[in-house]
Amino acid sequence: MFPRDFAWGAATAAYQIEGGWQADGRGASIWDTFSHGTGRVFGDHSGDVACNSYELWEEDLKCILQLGLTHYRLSVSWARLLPDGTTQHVNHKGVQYYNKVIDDLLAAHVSPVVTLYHFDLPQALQDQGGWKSSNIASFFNSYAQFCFQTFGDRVKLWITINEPYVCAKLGHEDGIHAPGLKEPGVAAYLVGHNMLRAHALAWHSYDKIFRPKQKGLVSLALNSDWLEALDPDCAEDIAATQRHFAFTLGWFASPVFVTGDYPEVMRTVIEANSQKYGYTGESRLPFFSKDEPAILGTADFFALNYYTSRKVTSASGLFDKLSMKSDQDVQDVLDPSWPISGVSWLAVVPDGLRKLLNYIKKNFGDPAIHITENGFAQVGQLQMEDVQRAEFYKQTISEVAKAITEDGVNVRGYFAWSLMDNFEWADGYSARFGLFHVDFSDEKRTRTIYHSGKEYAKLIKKYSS
Ligand code: GBH
Repeated sequence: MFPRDFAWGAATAAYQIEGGWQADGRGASIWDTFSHGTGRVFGDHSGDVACNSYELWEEDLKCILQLGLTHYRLSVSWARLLPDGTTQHVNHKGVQYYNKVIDDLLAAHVSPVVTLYHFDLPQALQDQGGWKSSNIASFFNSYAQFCFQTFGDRVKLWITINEPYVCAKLGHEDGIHAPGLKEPGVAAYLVGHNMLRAHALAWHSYDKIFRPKQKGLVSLALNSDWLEALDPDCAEDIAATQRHFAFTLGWFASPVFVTGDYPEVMRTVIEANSQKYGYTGESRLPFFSKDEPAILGTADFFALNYYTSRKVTSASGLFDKLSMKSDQDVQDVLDPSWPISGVSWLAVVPDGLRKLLNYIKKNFGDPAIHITENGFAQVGQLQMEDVQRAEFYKQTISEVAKAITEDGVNVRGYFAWSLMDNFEWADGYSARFGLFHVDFSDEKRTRTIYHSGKEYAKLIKKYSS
């Protein structure tokens, strides 16, 4: 049912688990700055200690082995490796830490999948304009080259940037993620653009300089909900759904997988709204320069983060000011039959994943796909016997199986989010996504497997033998 070499994984991200925010010469990141402010993160929590994986990596490894994972997706912290963001100063303790993680994984026959950027820009680069600045692409390229050079003899699957959509929109439009900017309708498009440029430069570097010897694969992880028209017979709802897809998944997947440029509807709508709201600056949706390496073709596989689904209807001009919302002009509706997992945004819709996989197959050139994140949150009262989450994983994985065997989608891997409870960004430690519980009130940050972790281990065993 699943190919023999299917990747069975779990994922984490540096800032969410490592802690050690000032240990051994790590530089500050925008999430240190953001979470140290007040009123931004639930309970004013921060990732200062988190799961303390910087000191407790061996505990993480035990969890990985207990699950029987074939792959482990982690991210490396840019500011831990390069404290001021540039290759002028390398923090050798940081290099040592990730070398140990990678070597231990390989010794245990677990393949590392490494993300270079998971929301945690070095503060020193934010001080120079961050992702809004055009220069960031070449800083990122140097950082990526440094990582390929240092770890690429052992790492064969790379993700450059995790969820450019989330960084751009939550970080620069809504201001609910670091760096906390609220510049509606303008900054997010610029940030998304610079992230794509940065990704493309890094991919080309890998392709030219490192791939011939290292023979790995590089992609970027794109998050998308499954979207369908509220009324499948209503032309307006259908158009709204297409627009919604264009402004979320298409924003990044079209340039990389299909055309080398943004979806046409983004350009038309954004230009029209600039006129309507009297925005006179340069086009809010930048153009790719012919003098830079091409964006098209810069992903060796499709990396998808899927969590939930939405029904879509037109907003019919409801959002009447310059913003991404007014550009998109859509409204999301939750189907009342969908249960909500802990966090309010996460409606549980396992078959939405199968539909989305088919959508990607059809619209983005039938790529090899890794599901690089998928998960279920728990809030409030701790539940170690988390039968709902176990059921969620079982159902979701059976939808992936159907996508492979019945629909012929080329799915190559599945990564549960997350290996263990961790710092859930603006939700702090209030939302628990782990297969392992982490006791944040205990200095030892004891990890304990949830019922769902045991069940995920059984599924892996069943499908990979
Ligand atoms: C992933 O994003 C992240 O990659 C990962 O780090 C994170 O821990 C995981 O999700 C769980 O959240 O608060 O109503 O504005 C998933 C995509 C898109 C889901 C933004 C949450 C925010 C909804 N995310 N969305 S809201």
